[in-house]
Amino acid sequence: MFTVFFVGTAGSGKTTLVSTFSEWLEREGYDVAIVNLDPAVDYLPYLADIDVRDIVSARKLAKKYKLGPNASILAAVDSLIVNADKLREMIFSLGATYILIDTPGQMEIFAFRGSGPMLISRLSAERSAIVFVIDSVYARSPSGFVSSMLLSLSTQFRFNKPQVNVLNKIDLIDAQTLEQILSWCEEPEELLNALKLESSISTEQKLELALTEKITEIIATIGMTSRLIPVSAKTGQGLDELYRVLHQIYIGGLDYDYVE
Ligand SMILES: Nc1nc2c(ncn2[C@@H]2O[C@H](COP(=O)(O)OP(=O)(O)OP(=O)(O)O)[C@@H](O)[C@H]2O)c(=O)[nH]1
Ligand SMILES: [Mg+2]
Repeated sequence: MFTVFFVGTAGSGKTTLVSTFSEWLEREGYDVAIVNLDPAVDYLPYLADIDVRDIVSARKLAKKYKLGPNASILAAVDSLIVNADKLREMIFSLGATYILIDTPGQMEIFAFRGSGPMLISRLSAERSAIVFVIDSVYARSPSGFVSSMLLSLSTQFRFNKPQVNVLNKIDLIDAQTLEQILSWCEEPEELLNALKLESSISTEQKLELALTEKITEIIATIGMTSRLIPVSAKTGQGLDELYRVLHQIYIGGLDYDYVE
């Protein structure tokens, strides 16, 4: 059994990717199940084998405690901790090889609060991975790209699990833009120049420059350990590559290495 958690910023395409990737896996003959961990979602494009909305409803919590939309999701995920053992039992009795787990878009849950990592750790099988979904429309600006990569890094720190960074929605950007985003990952100089141009940092702004240089170094280090996989949850482009990388984690455990 392999649990794969889809995490990422709001609207980056986690739910759509879970749906398309599960169809892809099924077509290839794999046994796959889906778990929805988003207590606030209205519409799901897939049929969830387990749906947390059957256990806790963000909407009901919002009404009962007069909470706003984000606070009610945070409260719902916090309250799922109480049901973590029950959920774990349900997931483990699904018996599928691939368990795809869709998570809510509120990154605070995973980047800052204790409940996200706690829940994911309780629900993980012996083999598990995080797919961090980045929106390529947002990542096409140098500062958007840097923010996405730093969030990915923050998730990696919090979970300490094999993590795959996925650049989703590539059907919405042209080939040249895609190439540029991918080059930012591998060549710190390119990213540094793009950032300098975007924020018009001059050589006199020493602190800003030093900070920007450090950030580009960090991103190049992330790029060295985990390549960004371009996909489209809409067209299915890149899903074979996503599978290949995930499968290596599955068979290789934590000592995965997919840098060619
Ligand atoms: N063109 C295009 N649109 C996409 C792709 N993936 C997702 N979308 C669209 O992006 C929007 C958000 O997609 P979701 O799958 O709901 O994103 P999410 O990350 O699950 O959103 P939250 O759970 O609300 O954080 C929807 O309108 C999707 O149809 C993609 O690869 N290409
Ligand atoms: Mg979603």
